Amino acid sequence: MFDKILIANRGEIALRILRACKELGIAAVAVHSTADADAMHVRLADESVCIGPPAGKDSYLNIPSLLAACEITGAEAVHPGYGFLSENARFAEILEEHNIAFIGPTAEHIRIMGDKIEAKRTAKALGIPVVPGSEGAVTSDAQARAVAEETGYPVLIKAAAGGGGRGMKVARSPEELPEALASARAESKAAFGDDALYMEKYLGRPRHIEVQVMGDGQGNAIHLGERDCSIQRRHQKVWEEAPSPALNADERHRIGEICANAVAKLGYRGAGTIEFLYENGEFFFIEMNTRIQVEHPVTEMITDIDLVIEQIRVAAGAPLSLTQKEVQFSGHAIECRVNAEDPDTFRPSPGKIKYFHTPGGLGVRVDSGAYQGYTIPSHYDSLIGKLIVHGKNRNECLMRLRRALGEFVIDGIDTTLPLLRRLAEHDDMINGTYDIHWLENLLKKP
Ligand code: MV4
Repeated sequence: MFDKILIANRGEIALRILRACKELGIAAVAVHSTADADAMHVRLADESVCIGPPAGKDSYLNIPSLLAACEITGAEAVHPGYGFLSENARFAEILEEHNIAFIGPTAEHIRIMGDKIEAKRTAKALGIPVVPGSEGAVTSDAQARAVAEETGYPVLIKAAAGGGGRGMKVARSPEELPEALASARAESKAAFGDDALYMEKYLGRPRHIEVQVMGDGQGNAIHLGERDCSIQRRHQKVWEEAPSPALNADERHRIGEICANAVAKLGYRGAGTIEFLYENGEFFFIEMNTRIQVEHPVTEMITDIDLVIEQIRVAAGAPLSLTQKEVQFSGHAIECRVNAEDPDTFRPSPGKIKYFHTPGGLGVRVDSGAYQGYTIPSHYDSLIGKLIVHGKNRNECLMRLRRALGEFVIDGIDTTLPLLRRLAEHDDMINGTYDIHWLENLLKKP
């Protein structure tokens, strides 16, 4: 096992990783920008190193600075968290060249999944159901026309280098195809420096359901059930829950087995998330994330498995600490993201937290690096923290969630707490009858 881990991230996930290190008796090094000197995880870490000015590219994305921090402190491994360098294959490779372990998959697996065309080809070959569409890249209008005729309209044009919804264009008829292709190509070239495109049948009202997997790189893999992440605005998730209100036990086990088998066959190491669109009882693979995700706690709450500890163990070469049979699913969990934003306009609202009171009680967890007197810097995302609630069934979970949201007080800045309270009381949320467009439709109404 490692003696010292460097946490190459900030905010609540840096604190989350620090907690795992402490439990394992591993020394933790915090790195921080000048804007994050007062962060909770920096105070609690065994050592800390300032790695640069506030801008991400000068600090949390600055590979030479991170290597220097490893060198200075003698860290043997780096946990990248989510965002920043977490899915940067080159970073994983460079660490390896310096004999520092990357707590995540191999550079090769990160690279495959980063190319959405390659990811889909790989998923399909591994027996995962994919959205009907082009086999690989679309390189001409004529080819696009032929694919669309096969799948039927509308179709969605996606960027191979994209993901997270950037650079997508819908074409509803053959007439719309050339323009959609040209603008998707231009946008993709500008945003990613890569204009490779692929095409899929456009699904109108799907849910976003993702399966948590974990492999040990030795051919063993398990799934930890799914999360329903359909409640989002502009590709930012707002509310995530497990299990999905849309699935029955049979569907859950079928898709879980498919994912675990695929990940075992790949020889994948670490935590991963296989993302699907789910519509009319069918799953369609869209992407795989090769990192720990923001919403991982909902899975932890229903399985009682510490995903970050498991990531660290397999990165150190240990086999998975449990088999699929030993994974027991229990009850229901919901995570709400509390952002420093205007709840109506979603404008970021950084600044000083004058009063901070977090909820507690049975089944309530708050993952946040914030505290009373803390100033949310303006340079990063607006996540203040996450409220995660567990109950023995969905109804008990919702009762606790409404109670916990009522206790939560954050003064001094605007937060999305009022929106979350509204959601927790809405009939469609109580009934679990929502899809990926539900929240944006709600917000359009007067
Ligand atoms: C789709 C789709 C409909 N049909 N693909 C958006 C993010 C990216 N990861 C995939 N996305 C979508 N892909 C097909 N074939 C609709 C979306 C989509 C979406 C997906 C998940 C969660 C929220 C979304 C919001 C808008 C569009």
